[in-house]
Amino acid sequence: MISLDGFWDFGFVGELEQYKGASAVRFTTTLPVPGCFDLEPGFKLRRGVGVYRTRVAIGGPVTLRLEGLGPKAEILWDGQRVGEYDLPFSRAEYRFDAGEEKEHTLLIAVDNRADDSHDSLFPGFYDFYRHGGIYRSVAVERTPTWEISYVKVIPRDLAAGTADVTVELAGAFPAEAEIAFSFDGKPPVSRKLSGGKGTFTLTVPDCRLWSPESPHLHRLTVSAGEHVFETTFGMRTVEARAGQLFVNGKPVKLLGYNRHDCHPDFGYAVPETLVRRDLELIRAQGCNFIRGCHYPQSETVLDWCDKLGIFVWEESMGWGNGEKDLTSELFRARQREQTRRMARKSVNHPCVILQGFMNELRSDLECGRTLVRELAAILKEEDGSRPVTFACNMPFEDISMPEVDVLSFNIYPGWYVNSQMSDVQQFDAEGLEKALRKYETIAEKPEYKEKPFIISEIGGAALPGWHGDVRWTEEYQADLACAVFRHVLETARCTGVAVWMFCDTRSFNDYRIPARPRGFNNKGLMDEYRRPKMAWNAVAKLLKNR
Ligand code: ADA
Repeated sequence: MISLDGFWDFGFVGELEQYKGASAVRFTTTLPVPGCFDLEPGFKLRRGVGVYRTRVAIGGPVTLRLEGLGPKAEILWDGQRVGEYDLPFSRAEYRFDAGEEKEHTLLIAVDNRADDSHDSLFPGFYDFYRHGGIYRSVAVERTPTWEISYVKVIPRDLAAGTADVTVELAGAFPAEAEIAFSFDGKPPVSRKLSGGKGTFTLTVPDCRLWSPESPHLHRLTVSAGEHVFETTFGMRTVEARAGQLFVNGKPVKLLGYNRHDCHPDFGYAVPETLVRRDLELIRAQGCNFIRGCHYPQSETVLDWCDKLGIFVWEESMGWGNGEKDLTSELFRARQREQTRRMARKSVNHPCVILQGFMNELRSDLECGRTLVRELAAILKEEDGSRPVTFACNMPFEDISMPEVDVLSFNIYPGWYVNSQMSDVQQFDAEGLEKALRKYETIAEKPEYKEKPFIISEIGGAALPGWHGDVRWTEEYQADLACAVFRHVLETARCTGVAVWMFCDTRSFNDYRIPARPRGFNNKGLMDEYRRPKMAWNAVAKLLKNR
């Protein structure tokens, strides 16, 4: 792979038509890739088409790999359209003939204008900013006649140290290929693979478990002829049963936050050093869990969670989708595709212990339930080793939870007023307990007894420097967050919590403005520059003294 990360030429145009001939675009500056153009001086929060251009010396059949961008784009090679991109935050590959061996021009035209159709995966009403940019890495390589295109490692028996390794070949592969597997650089073992796809049960030499306390990673090198595929993986199991979540056979309590992979200066292209810092902060506070809301996570996030021993709930992209989205054939097809891609991309990350989709969909509707069933089936088909869930904000009306392994509720007692719940508005510990117990009666239903139960969102906003004991103050948020963590620690039925949220993140400065001062979702326990509010320190103290 040739990395194309770096500074690209950049031109901003309002209309898609203008870039069709590269000559129509005025490239006025250079911008970083990965990066979000609408956070750069001159283009800040502007809407339109941002055209990125670079030159690549290559020829013949090539594969261009985008790790993730958004919200959508067209890709041109020497002025010819080679593909479009419409699954934000998803990995995408484009195979095409690059032409003769020489320097070529690659254009990626990113369109961040509103697409509020019911087919869109990133419409304007979502509560996180629709930044335009190339969020993640770009690379290109010569496409070989055949290659190892996919390797999946699923731990089978921890005591015996065995794993099921699936290998897929792509291209004009031989009917039978000799595949060599080497763990951690040790002498390889060979197996014969017929028909380009197969699964082998292999023994991992000197097998060590992956756990938050000891996040040990093994490395697997798979070779066939001159083709090599490398991956790391962790030996650990996850099971949802008896109302609990078991990792390596032991019940776990998930304590942590919802984290948007976002930063006010970099958007969704958060530099690795800052990603790592966030995760270190979370771990140092005494937490062990993030919910990667609300889109497939970057390899950077997952690699660091693997290394630091942080559990991850990863989910494909969705947010409060209603009936019109849920009945759009294109929307559903996109949901299926992005969910499959996420499962395949992340399969070898031991940190991912839960997989989900469709945050707060209308799970009370039959069309919602069918989509939940379809997406759960895709996750199971790609990777039967992880429990599946979705965050439900209508647990009392829901009909879709029977389709998943883990019950997850987004609930805001002490913050939002919910007509069904008649929640307390001004939180007091007793009111919160009462509200939480009411939700927990759902988890007590006989049909849900086996399923672990997680509070996937809960919290309240605070404006830094705003003091007192009412909503929006740091004290109020701190009391609420501490009461939530205390409740989760004391309640055996509750498998965990992802508090909403790790840090403040940019939302839209639109109709939400009364509830989103500054155009930010202010429910972070840190502000957007990761400066702790009182709640952060209070929770740190609570977790330290438990
Ligand atoms: C929802 C949603 C979050 C966020 C939150 C809030 O539960 O899932 O993305 O918008 O509400 O702050 O209101």
